[in-house]
Amino acid sequence: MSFMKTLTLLAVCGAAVIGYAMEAAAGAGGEPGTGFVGDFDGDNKSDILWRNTGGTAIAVWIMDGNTQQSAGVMADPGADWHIRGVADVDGDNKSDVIWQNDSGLPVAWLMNGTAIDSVGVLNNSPGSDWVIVASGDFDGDTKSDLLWRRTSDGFVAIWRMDGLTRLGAGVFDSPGAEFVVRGTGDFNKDGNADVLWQNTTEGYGFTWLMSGTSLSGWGVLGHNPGTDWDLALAADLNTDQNSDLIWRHKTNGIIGLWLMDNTLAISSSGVLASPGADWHLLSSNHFGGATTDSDILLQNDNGHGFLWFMEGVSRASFGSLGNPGVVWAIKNGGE
Ligand SMILES: [Ca+2]
Ligand SMILES: [Ca+2]
Ligand SMILES: [Ca+2]
Ligand SMILES: [Ca+2]
Repeated sequence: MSFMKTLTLLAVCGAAVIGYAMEAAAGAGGEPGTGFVGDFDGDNKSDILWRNTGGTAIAVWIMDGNTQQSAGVMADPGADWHIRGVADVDGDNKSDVIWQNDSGLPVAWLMNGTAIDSVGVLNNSPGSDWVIVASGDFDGDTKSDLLWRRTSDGFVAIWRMDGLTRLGAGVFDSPGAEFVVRGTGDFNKDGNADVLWQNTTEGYGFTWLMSGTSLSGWGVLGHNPGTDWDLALAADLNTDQNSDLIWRHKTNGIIGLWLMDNTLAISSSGVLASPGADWHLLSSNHFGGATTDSDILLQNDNGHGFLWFMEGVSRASFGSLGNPGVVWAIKNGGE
């Protein structure tokens, strides 16, 4: 289904189509997240979740590379609900949608392709000052767990999840207000997701190596490129199960890629020219399937979606997702 067919479908559903955003998780302290990409049908190829910026609908696109295979549209729960992530909390190999209300209440849509299988509350609300800032499988049981941060003091919490049930939780002191969560990835190749931080005062990247709700270690990443660079994304660029890093220069937009080994050292690196300030790096995924190298999803301010298909630190090819025009917005869905 094309962009236009999706728009037609929305029109048929009576929705006032104003625009969609690949809404990104904006957590405590404005921490960046990634574009909302997951694998909703369990075919190991990444799919895209969109949110209409007019608050009227949510859409799932099932993808094969940069080609849309099918799409589904669901009602938006309202402006007081925020998408905090796309993660497989029940371990059925299909990504689920993690929501949080302004009150703090966390809710999951357990997904099956383009449809919602069930909706439920994830434990109780920890309060409105706790925000889900990332997800990852911190205990290696194939079910995604939730990373929280408290806006008032920077404290961090991990909830180990089994579907809608919280199996356990751990709470950690703040590493400091200058540390922002940049995502999760496995940086020591033990099968447990780790927390990726950036020290925004000094520029360096930093990880918490996790073992469930315990810290099994921590470390500063191999090299500090300086405060001119944002640590944009964690991604397994070369599919060796060890997460790699994507940086972006704050002013000239150059993209730096580091292939990491499992000791937090850089094994090789590369640079890509800036796509232009109007292009946003949203996430790094596997739209071509789990065994392919990674790809990077970008969206332009004018709505145009794009995939860069990577081979390690090189861009091997690229493909358009289509350009529906300026009515398709970006930037955190207004968050
Ligand atoms: Ca898929
Ligand atoms: Ca699931
Ligand atoms: Ca888990
Ligand atoms: Ca790990």
